[in-house]
Amino acid sequence: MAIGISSCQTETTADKPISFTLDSLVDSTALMVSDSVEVLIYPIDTVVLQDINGDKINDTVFINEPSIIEAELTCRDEVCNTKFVFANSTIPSFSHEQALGGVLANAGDLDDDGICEIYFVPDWFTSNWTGLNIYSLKQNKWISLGQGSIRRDTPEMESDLYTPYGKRILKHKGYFEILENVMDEDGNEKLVPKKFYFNK
Ligand SMILES: [Ca+2]
Ligand SMILES: [Ca+2]
Repeated sequence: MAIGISSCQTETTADKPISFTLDSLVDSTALMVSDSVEVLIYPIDTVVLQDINGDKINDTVFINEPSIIEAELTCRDEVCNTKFVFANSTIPSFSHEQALGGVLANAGDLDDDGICEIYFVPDWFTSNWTGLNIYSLKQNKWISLGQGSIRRDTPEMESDLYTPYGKRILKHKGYFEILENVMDEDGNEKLVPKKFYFNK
C-alpha cells in the first residue's frame, strides 16, 4: 500500500503540493538529525594528591574521564580510557584503560626513593568489584607496580571486605602488599595479602 502511494507521487512530481510535502520532509529530517546530535561530555575531576615528587608543593591532577554511551554501557573511544594530567607539567601524564574515572590518591613512598606512589581504583558501569592499581614514577614515566582485586569502598557495609583503599596498601622493607578480596573454594570471601617485591 505504501509503495503504491509512493510510486503515484513519483508520477506527478511537477505537482506543487508534492514538492511542498518533500520540503517538509527535508525539514523534519533536518530537525531529527539536529535533535540526535549529542553533546559529547568529557567530565574532568580535579584531585590534590599532596606532594608527589618531593618538591614540597602539593600536586594537582586532572582526571579526564572518557565520554560514555550510557544506553550501551560503552565508551566512545571503545577502551574507556581515563587520562591523568598533572597541573605541574614536569610530571608526565598517563592513562588507564577500562576506567570511567575513579579514585586517585597518594599511596605514600612505598619504595623509599623520595617520590610518592599513587593508587587508582577505576569506576565502572556496574559491579562493586574493581582493581586497586599502584603506579610509580620511574625515570619520568608512570609504571604499574601491582594490582589487586578488591571491592569498592562502601562504608555502610561495615565489613572488612569493604576496607578503605588506603588501608589495603601495606608497606614493608623491600616489598608492599595489597589486601585483596579472595573467594576460597567454599565460596567464602576474605582479605588476603598479595605481595609485590621491588626490583633491585
Ligand atoms: Ca610536588
Ligand atoms: Ca616511591
